[in-house]
Amino acid sequence: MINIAYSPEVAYAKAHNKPIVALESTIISHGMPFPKNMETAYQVEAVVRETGAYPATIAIIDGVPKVGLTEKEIRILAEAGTSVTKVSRRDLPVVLAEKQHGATTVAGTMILAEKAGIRIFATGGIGGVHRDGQNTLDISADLQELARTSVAVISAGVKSILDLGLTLEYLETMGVPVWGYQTNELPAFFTRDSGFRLDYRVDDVATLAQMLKAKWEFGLDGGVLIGNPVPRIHSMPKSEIDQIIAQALVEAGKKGIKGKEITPFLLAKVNELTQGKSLATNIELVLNNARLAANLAMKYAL
Ligand code: PSU
Ligand code: MN
Repeated sequence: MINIAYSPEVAYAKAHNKPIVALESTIISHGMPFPKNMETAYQVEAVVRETGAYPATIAIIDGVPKVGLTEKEIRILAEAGTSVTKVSRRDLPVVLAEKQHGATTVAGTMILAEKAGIRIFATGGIGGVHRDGQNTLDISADLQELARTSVAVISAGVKSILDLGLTLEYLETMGVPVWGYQTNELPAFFTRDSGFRLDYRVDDVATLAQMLKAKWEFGLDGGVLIGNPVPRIHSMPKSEIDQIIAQALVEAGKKGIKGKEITPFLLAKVNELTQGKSLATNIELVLNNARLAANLAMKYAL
């Protein structure tokens, strides 16, 4: 029998019905370089606490599914970097059975969050339909997970390493609500605007909470994607980032990078090409998402 292990903080929050925010760990191992990845993971947890909720960073440690990590466990994943297995739905059985460490993606984190009874999850960006996905069928398992698992994911939208239009079409087909928080457009991660209009805009957290309750209380299972644009002062110029992403995609193509390696490769390449400027933006948008998620978790708990 495989049981979830809770950190003392999360166990306390669960026992006292306190608002909890799930946080992913692939962003630590595969999304940012050491030591910024570790510092950011600690900072994100601090922001959730300051806002009044309880952080639950999720990962697999020695085959144990953990909801809430210790500082030491966060360090293990941060130092190990891409040598840790990146765990989406299909990877879970191997990592659990072989008692490995695993860093959970958006999909992997949603699975454990739902099992732990946590409804609100903050991340940076989700996976989606890759460019040319209509030919390669490279569609992140995050999208299928959003269709089936009842967790609200707060992200800064979808990076233009992906095809934003196809990603929105896919989500619509799978019945996944996509809500813009104080925006009319799907945010494009490093920049606020993508040119892709959303059907639903929500301007306050109380309404977000009511809409989530309406969905789940009516038995409409599955996730929700909430797009929270990066704060203006940290946003990058669209033309600059578009150019760099184009360059990163060319390099990935030349090197023949495929499968689960492609997203981490592109993230690292973009960071390298912007000399860390994109990383600074990335950190700020994650903190911004953690703040919104904590506020939403508190409203949702009322
Ligand atoms: N996008 C980011 N940072 C990330 C990821 C995506 O800006 O760290 C990670 C997330 O964990 C996401 C995963 O769930 O990559 C998607 O990978 P794939 O495309 O292989 O499904
Ligand atoms: Mn993929």
